[in-house]
Amino acid sequence: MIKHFLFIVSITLCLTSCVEDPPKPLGPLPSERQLAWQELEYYAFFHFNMNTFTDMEWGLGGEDPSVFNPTELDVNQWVKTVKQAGMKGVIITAKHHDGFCLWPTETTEHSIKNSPYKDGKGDLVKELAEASKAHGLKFGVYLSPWDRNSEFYGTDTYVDIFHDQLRELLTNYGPIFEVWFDGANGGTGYYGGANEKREIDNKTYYQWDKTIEIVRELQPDAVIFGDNGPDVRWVGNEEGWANETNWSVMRKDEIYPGWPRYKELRGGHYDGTDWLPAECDVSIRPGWYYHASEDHQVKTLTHLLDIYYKSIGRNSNLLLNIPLDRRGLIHPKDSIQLMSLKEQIDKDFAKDLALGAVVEASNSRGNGYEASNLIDAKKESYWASGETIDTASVVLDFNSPIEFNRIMLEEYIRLGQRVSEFTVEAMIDGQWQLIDEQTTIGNKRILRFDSMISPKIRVRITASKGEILLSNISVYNAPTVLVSPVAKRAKNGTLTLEVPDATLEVYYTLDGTAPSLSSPTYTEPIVVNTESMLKMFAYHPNTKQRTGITEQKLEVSKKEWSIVEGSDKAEVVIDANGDTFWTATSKDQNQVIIDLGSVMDLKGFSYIPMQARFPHGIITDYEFSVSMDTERWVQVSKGEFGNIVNNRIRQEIYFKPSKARFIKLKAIKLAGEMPNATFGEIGILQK
Ligand code: FUL
Repeated sequence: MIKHFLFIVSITLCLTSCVEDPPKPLGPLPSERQLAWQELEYYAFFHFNMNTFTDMEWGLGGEDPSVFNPTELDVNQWVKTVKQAGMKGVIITAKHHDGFCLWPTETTEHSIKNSPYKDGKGDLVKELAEASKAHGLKFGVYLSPWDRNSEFYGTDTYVDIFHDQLRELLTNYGPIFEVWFDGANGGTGYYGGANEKREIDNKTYYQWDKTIEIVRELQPDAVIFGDNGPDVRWVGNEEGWANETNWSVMRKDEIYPGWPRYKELRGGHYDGTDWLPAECDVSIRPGWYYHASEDHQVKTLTHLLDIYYKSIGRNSNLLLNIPLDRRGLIHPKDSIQLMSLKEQIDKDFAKDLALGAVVEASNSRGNGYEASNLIDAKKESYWASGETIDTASVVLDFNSPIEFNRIMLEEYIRLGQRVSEFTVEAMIDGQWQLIDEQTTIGNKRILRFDSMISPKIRVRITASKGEILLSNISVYNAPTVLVSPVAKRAKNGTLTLEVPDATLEVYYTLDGTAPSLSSPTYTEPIVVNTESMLKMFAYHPNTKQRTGITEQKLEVSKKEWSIVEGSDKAEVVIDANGDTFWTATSKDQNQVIIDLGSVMDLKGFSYIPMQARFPHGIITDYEFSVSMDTERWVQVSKGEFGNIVNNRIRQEIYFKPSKARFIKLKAIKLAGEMPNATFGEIGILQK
């Protein structure tokens, strides 16, 4: 009788408090080290090495260590900056492809110990490891397998050297969170003076099994990054984005370093056999290394935000590269952008509106797995739909209408990534209205959409590999990004003023006066034919905030212009787009002749050098001439574009007022070794 009573009591208690058995794991699962890595989300890449001093991206290997000579190096500035930017760790290029080692390795003389830095007594890996630790940042190393310096490259001796270098790095510098192996390999190099091409088989040469074993033995908690992991995969581009559909699992055995099907890395494989999550690596500038010539090309806030949402918001981690300059410091332009990104992210995710909602799910596994776990801001608790339930819906009820434009979903990935289709809807006038229809979620999925006002949101999981396990749903109302308008011009003179958000208004003037709220508002493209000074600002009508005034000279329209000499492709020199460029087809004809369509008054000309990542043919010395008939030419200007290599910005050259139907820009001297001149854009100045 007593037994019977106890049984009933325990059943009753269980109905109210017993936690159900956890769901069964599904498919490939993340390891503890992969889970810990996923939590980091955002961390810094530091490219600083021989290339910084030779202005290269891929050094050849024969560089003299004496060239490595930072004058004001301060690793504390690096770590403080990235910490303040919200990053959780750093990875340094301990050795890049040119083979120069930033630590005093015993494996080669091609290292910091033979450089002037600290009279050869410096150890940059150590300095950075210590500074990172002191500021609570994780520390990781990039060790290039390809080594263009080593005379032994291509033989087994080099592979032993590579393994020894790895051992040194993993033994002497404290805990390492990530070891980064680059996929680039083989090809030409110095190779101890041989200066030749050496081919290796990337699948086998570096003895990957042994390499991995070394990492596991010395740093069991570190993840290994490579095209095929084994722990973290490259995302298949260096632009900082993953596919919208992004599985953290892949058929790993098909992948190897240098895999030609690398585009599949952007989205993973639905039927993946191994947990292999993506990391998006991208530089804040065009290059990985610092080049003064890219000081004006630090990514804009709009671009960086986009990267953030398309990497972290698409089930990836973000490894953002910040090149250190020749002084050995983060350049102020880069820090400013890092801070403005941080500020905007903080604003975007300032308040999780879901925390104030009542949440209900169509199904639940029961005690311990209720829908309320979705809004407790805890990663470890989750809602489970029930053993055999692979479609279900969750409704967030805010009681009264709220405004929102972001939703963040998180799967409980410890038991596998599952969701393959879902929709988000808002209740509008008593009806569910579709906001977005998507596929995977994974660790974190953030959707951006235009602001909605609604009292209820519904998330419907319409396909999943099995029982649905979600740890969180968050809702945010990100403020409009207030950034200056971007002016774009077309060859026919049409002017477009772009802002990233349609709620922003743009006020402008074309006569050089300062615009105000009573100036014209931009509504549609405007045709501007004459030389004008555009001044503008963006304004947010709700918050009444505005940007500072930016200005830009608009040149006379090039509608009637044509190229007289050079190939058809030279048309890009007068397309009003400085990002396109033309390379002269013959080095003996390093010039462009332009027909202005009619006789024009000129007081000067403008020249934009090519803006592409690997500059060549930049004109340093020029001659500019005018003509009425292309027969008789008058040279009106001759000189040098000062500092153009380091600062590839638009140049303006004035001369004695002249009349001309034809103009000619001729290169007299070029920077670098390439003999053919390049032209980004040419224009004329009339005022
Ligand atoms: C690439 C390398 O070749 C680049 O130089 C850079 O280090 C980047 C992160 O990886 O593949």
